[in-house]
Amino acid sequence: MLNAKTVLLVHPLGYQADAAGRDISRLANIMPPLGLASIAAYLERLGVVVHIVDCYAHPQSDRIILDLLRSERPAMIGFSCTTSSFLDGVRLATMARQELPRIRTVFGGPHVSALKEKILRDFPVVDFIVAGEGEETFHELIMAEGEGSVSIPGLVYREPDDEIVFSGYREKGIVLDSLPFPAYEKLAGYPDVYRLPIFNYPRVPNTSCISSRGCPYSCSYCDRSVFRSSFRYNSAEYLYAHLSYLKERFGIRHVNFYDDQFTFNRDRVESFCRLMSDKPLGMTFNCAVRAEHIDPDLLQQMKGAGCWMASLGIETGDPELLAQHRQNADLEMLAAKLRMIKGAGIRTKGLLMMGLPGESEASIRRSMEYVFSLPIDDFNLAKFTPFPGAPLYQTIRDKGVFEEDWAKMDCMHFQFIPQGMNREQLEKLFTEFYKRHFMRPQVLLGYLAMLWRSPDSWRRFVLNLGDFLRFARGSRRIADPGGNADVRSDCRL
Ligand code: B12
Repeated sequence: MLNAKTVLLVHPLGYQADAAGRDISRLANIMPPLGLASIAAYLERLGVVVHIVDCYAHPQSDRIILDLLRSERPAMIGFSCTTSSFLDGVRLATMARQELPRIRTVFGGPHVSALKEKILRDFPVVDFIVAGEGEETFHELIMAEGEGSVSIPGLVYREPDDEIVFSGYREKGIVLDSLPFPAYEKLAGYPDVYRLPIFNYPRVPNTSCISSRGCPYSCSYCDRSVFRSSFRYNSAEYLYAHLSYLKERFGIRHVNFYDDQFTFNRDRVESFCRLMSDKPLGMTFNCAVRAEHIDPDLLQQMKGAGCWMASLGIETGDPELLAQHRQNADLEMLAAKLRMIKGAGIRTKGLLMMGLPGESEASIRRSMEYVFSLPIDDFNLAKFTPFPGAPLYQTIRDKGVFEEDWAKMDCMHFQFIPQGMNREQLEKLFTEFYKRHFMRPQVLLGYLAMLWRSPDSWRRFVLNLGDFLRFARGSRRIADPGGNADVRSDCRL
């Protein structure tokens, strides 16, 4: 007998666990799976017993999962997957099915939310997909004892005759202030096993946090299959209470907001900043901002409330390419906004992409010159990847060569080669971009200043110096010399 009211939630790793021990991206950053932690808190409040295994934080996770399957005998196992981690989720689902043949497997997250029925058609081990926001749909499925039906919105399931049905999206998104705080306590080792990208925080312990869902913009490369174009957010009061909880319960001193649009609602940010200034928590924070939604006054308030770093999406410094992929493509405006952030005394991080359709050596060189002319303290250069949920995916094969190998679609491999370019050329320019950035005196001085601005980053850097140097010399993913992990892999934020 399986326990109908017990579920195991898993955050798959995306590559073999035994190869992961010394992977450079694991040294650089590991973040808590906030979606799973949110579902866990929601379900527990409604009487479901939940266990979470985060394979990123625990390389020996296969063994942990098997032990939990044997001791807890959950009726359902749920996996949270991006495109690159989906096949690892399938491997773990197969392992769970071998251990407990009657267990029901449920997948959620961006990859399955984008592909829906196709996943059930091609992967018999997947019983259900929860497309979009997971809390309510998953709860309703548990209450129905794993019987899918059209009356559970947000679900993709098989009818008894094997017909695959998508019940349609939920009509309304959940009210975010009604959710309990994510069940961080269910993440073994939290907060110590989690770490923000190196040089991206002033102190430890730190964590990431989400205070809104969705983004109203529609950029060509962005996968918005989970929250689509809705934008919902926690009130300033809820957010302040969330941070107080993180401080009191876990001693957190710095938070990285992973919201797509932290400053989209100006009133909310102003109220939050007022609370943080009037009743200081002794915490600092980072956030991502969109250039259209900041101004000097707001940035001053954010600085006063503890904002340490703000990331800004630039994407490319080539005006023509930018115009193809971003609304309001104005490089001068972006540069002015970066200066504004810097002027407010907030560290700046630029987010860029290389290899978009239409890219050429000339456009990459223009990007370099643009970036090097800006007061950027840090930057992240992602290898453009056409995800199934992104608008570009539909026509990508008309624009170059696309090798759709999901396991490698992690923004650290060039799976798409734009017309007129080749892989070697892209790799060479990618390395040159980083090297030239890091060789600039003001950037080197900035890292030196990190000795007192982020002493823990330097400690991590020195402790893993050998691995970082091997990476810099070009061995890429340390545990897998054929691989191509990026030490700066921090999901564009
Ligand atoms: C924070 C973040 C990260 C963090 C941490 C991720 C983590 N530990 O979970 C870091 C920086 C490490 C990261 C890395 C990467 N990320 Co990232 N990341 C995000 C970001 C900004 C927020 C994720 C989040 O916490 N959302 C809030 C929670 C509440 O939502 P959620 O996780 O989607 O979960 C909800 C639903 O999806 C659903 N659900 C999710 N899982 C499950 C499971 C079950 C069983 C059920 C029923 C439901 C369910 O219910 C949840 C609650 O409603 C998203 C964009 C976004 N706004 O969502 C990108 C995003 C998920 N990342 C993306 C990418 C591309 C990556 C990287 C490949 C890029 C890179 N090289 O840096 C890596 C891959 C990492 C991996 N695990 O595979 C893409 C994924 C696209 C895709 N199809 O794969 C996204 C969507 C950004 C984008 N718009 O393109 N990422």
